[in-house]
Order: sequence, then structure tokens, then C-alpha cells
Amino acid sequence: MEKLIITCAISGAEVTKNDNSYVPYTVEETAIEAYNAYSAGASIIHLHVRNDDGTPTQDVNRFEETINAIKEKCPNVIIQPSTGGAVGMSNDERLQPIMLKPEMCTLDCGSVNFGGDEVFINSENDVIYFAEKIYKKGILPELECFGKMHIDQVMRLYKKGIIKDHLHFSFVLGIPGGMTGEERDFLFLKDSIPKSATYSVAGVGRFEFKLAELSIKHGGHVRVGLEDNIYISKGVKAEGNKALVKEVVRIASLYGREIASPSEARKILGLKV
Ligand code: KMH
Ligand code: ZN
Repeated sequence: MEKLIITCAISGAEVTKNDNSYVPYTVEETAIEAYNAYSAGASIIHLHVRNDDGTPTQDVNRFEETINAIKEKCPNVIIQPSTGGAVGMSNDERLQPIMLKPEMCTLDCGSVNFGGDEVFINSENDVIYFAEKIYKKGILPELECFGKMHIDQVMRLYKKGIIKDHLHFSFVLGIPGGMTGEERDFLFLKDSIPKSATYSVAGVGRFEFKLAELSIKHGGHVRVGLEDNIYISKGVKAEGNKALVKEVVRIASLYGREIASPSEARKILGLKV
């Protein structure tokens, strides 16, 4: 089987230090969490940035400063800025980090309820707008899909040439308002994408390790991190992103699945090595 790409979503936009004290806010804290995740086995850092008070921002200068700080500690790691940002941000606000021409970034492929009154809006025209800008800069998007209908959206745009090869999907499952992360959900999604595509699975909350294990078993890739889940086991808070990545490495070893370095991840994803 292909080596396992571990993506670590180190902070997200929603969790706070009240949820888990390791959630990074400052540039230095973010770089340390990225480095710790990388040292534990992550080859991709899914990156959101915060202001020092913890509020989410898509400010390009904050991204630049943070990316430089991460690169100083782990120059080879793949950095994947979020273009999702936080619920309610405008499209152009969300798209700011692509000005830095990272190797990868996220492309959210449809709308989804985010619990309570929150709706994460990505209309078809929004997805087209993001896709055109991302490909124009030569960036590989991670195609974030919160359910099967988002895969369908990707494939419609793929047929029109708006979304292009290589297709690398990220199934984000278990969001309240999105699709659950049961085994049947995972199997349905992974069987719905083209054979030539790659995929990673991010299970939110209690789904994190269960889905990681399924993906490891079936040859997919895995995303973990405090953005998705703050616990290492039921009721026990994770001691940072490192603990979450280490747990994936442990599960992978049970299946004899080797861990991809950043250079190996680049080869798998068709990025320049
Ligand atoms: N914070 C969510 C509203 C992404 O990174 O592209 C969006 C999100 C997806 O996290
Ligand atoms: Zn994110």
C-alpha cells in the first residue's frame, strides 16, 4: 500500500484554549504546534491563523509571518493554508493566503450547516470562483467534502475543466449538520471518487480515530488535529497535536502502513519534489 500521508489541522478557527490549552494563537505557538506535529509524523500542516487574542483571521501578513516561522523549524513540511477561514468571512477575505502561492490550500466544495445558526456557505459559483483563482496560481487544492453531494459538485466541475487533476479529496465527517462518520459513510464516499484520485479522511470529535483506522486499512490518508478533535481518548484532552498524530502513527503500525515524509507525500500528490 501507498505510504500514509498524515495531515495535521493544528488549530482551526473555532476551537479555543478553553477547549484545549494547546490550541495555538500566536505565531510562535502555531509554529511550535506545527513542528511538534511534523516531528510526530505529519507531512502536511493544514493551517488557520489567529490573532493573539485567539480570534480567527485570514490576514495575508499573519499567514506570511506564520508560514515563515513554521518553515524555519521544519523547512520541508507541506503547508496547506485554509481558504475556508471562519463562518461568515467573505470570499476575498478567505482567499488571501493564496497570494503567498503555497503548494496546497483547501477548496471547500459545497455548503454545510455548522450547528446552531451557523452555515458555512460555498455556493456553486463560490466554488468556481475559488477554483479558478487557486489553479491560476498553480496551487493544488485539497477538495474538502462534507458529504456525497460535494463529491458530485467536484465531478461536475471536473467535467467542465474547472477542477483539474490531480484530485485529492478530504472527507470531513462528523460535523453537526454535515454527514456522520460511520463506516458505511466512509465506504460510500471512498467508492464515489475516481480510482485515480487520492483521499484523506478527517473525523470530527469521536469519529477521529475510528475513521483514521478505516482509512489506513483501505489505503486512504488521514487528517487529525485539534481543529477536528481535542481528545486523545474519551474525556481525556490531548496534550497537543503531537499526541493526536502519534496515535495515528501507532494505529498505522498495527496495519504495517509506513508513514510518508513530506517529500514522499509530494510524490503521491503529484507536487513538485
Ligand atoms: N472553519 C470552517 C468554517 C477549511 O479549512 O477549508 C472552515 C474550514 C474549512 O475549516
Ligand atoms: Zn480548516
